Amino acid sequence: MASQRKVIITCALTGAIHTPSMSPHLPVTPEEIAEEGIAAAEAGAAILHLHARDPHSGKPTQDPAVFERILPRLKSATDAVVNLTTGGSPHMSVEERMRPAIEFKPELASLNMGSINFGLFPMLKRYDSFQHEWEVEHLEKSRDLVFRNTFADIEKTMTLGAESGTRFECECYDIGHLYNLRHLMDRGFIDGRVFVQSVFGILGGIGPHAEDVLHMRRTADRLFGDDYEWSVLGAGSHQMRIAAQSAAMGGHVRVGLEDSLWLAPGKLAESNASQVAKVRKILEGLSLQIATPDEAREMLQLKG
Ligand code: KMH
Ligand code: ZN
Repeated sequence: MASQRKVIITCALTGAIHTPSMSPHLPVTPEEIAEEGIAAAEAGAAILHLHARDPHSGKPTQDPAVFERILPRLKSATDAVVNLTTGGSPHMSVEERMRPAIEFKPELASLNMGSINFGLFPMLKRYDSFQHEWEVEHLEKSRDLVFRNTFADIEKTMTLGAESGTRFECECYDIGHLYNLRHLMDRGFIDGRVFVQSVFGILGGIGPHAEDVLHMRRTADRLFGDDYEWSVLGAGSHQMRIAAQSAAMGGHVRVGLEDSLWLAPGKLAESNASQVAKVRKILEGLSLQIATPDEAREMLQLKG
């Protein structure tokens, strides 16, 4: 019998979308982010997707000096693949967003496959108070914000990646983004096996319905055939249901407090590791095995 393919769990530790007032468990300081990453890797995450925050305000930052305080801790305590964001925050310039990947030349980095509206303002209604002024601005301004990822931006990032041996988690928020990726493959900007991260439930992108997940999968199959690894992330309350659907369809999964602050309806996740443990239980319940970091490296053709 052919051996069953293993499932890569990515954990996105803190991101740039949620804000500290939304959950006391969102890691903010370099120490907290590193500790959360180590625990998530111990719970079964093969990949840690990393953003950084200003240690005092919790505001997202792409300052390499802050990443420098997280990376050695993660590397010394885990073997997990560290995936650096090039998305940063939708409020940042593309140049700002690129700084950590240029500085650290990671084996894996995120890369967003098209420009979208990124509507965070509905979150304002859900919270009574915010500790920091920037949090309100961050949500309010998203009404008039384009998360910029032009073809020129993506081509430049892919070219830099090819020069430094960085491969990409290609974030696709809508069906058109799969076509963008195919176009860039055809023009030779990216080769080998591509890692497609389908994102569901962001206001401005594709919705979180099971039919949406199916449509992404079918389109990716048609465009990429056997040349891709498929992973999903569901935003907010859709996280675990979409992970289960994807896993049942042969996909990989991403969890973490970047994508959802919740463990169950009405119950905040007290750690990233708790979400990793939950999704691992779902996978094992489906008789699926999880991939180690080295197995993930092999599947994604990373430089290690
Ligand atoms: N915040 C997510 C929906 C990035 O870091 O490049 C997507 C993300 C973007 O992870
Ligand atoms: Zn991210």
